[in-house]
Amino acid sequence: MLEQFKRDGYIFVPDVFSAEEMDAALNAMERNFYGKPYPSWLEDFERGEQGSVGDGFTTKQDEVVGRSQFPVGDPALDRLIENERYLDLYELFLGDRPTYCNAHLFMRTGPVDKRYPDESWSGYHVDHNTNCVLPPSTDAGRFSYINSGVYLHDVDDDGAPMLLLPGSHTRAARVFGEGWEKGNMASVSHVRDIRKAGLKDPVPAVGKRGSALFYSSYLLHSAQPFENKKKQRAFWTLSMCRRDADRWTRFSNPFIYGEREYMLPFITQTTPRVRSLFGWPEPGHPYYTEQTLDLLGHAFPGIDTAPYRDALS
Ligand SMILES: O=C(O)CCC(=O)C(=O)O
Ligand SMILES: [Fe+2]
Repeated sequence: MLEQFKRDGYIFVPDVFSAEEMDAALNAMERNFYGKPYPSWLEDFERGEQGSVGDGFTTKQDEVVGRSQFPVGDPALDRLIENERYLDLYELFLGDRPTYCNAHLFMRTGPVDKRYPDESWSGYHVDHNTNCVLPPSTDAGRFSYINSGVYLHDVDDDGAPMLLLPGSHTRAARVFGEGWEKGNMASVSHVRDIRKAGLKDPVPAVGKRGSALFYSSYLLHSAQPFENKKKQRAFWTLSMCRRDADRWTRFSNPFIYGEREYMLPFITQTTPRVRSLFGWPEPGHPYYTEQTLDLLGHAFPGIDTAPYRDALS
């Protein structure tokens, strides 16, 4: 399994959770998002009596009945993190003891879902930036972290499975470097057109109830629309990093969401010593290479990378 994870940047592990656990978790998640079972929400929707529903990412409380960020307050959902095998798998794939970054409920509701790109070649991105502002290194094993999705029900081809690019976790650093050169980056984590990056043949992440999908935070992937718009897709998600990377990889850091607007300009202008107070590796750390410094220059326009460059061995 470790070999497969290292090669592909993701792996599906079936039967990590029992059918009973998943059914209880799905019921709880539906209560959280719809305030009722999904079939009943769908009936209301088809009668024109229901509007939008959140996906768990936003904090717009008018769209979310319950709380989507961990812990949500319902043991059927929160206690999924206690699964020993699940934690052992994390440890195996990370190659170190894990540290929590974030966990949340991720719902896509077919009839109202808009969380997919316009074109099949666009929308590919890495999730790394959610918990870490340091751009991808070619050393994925050491510096990426791992996201996982627990499948609360079967996800088939018509249920909007995620689209994964096998092996792209070790290529992201170079794809981004070239992307910046050629104007093929839509943001620090999004490639504009994967065809121009020589990437193709995405694999749909179909899976059975009770499986866990583990994928590298450097893995390029995208969303696709529901073929069957009456379906929903409910994941319990968790992100964890290596314990020896947890100073600069964590959700509870000052770089997240609203804070970034203030933090990123500050961190760009400040000194390496002060950056290290906020968890950045210091000059001389093996994260810094010509390659990562080049990407840092793009991610933090105006940053003085000289102190890091001078310390390259
Ligand atoms: O919903 C999906 O299939 C993928 C979503 C995704 O990649 C994201 O939200 O970061
Ligand atoms: Fe993503």
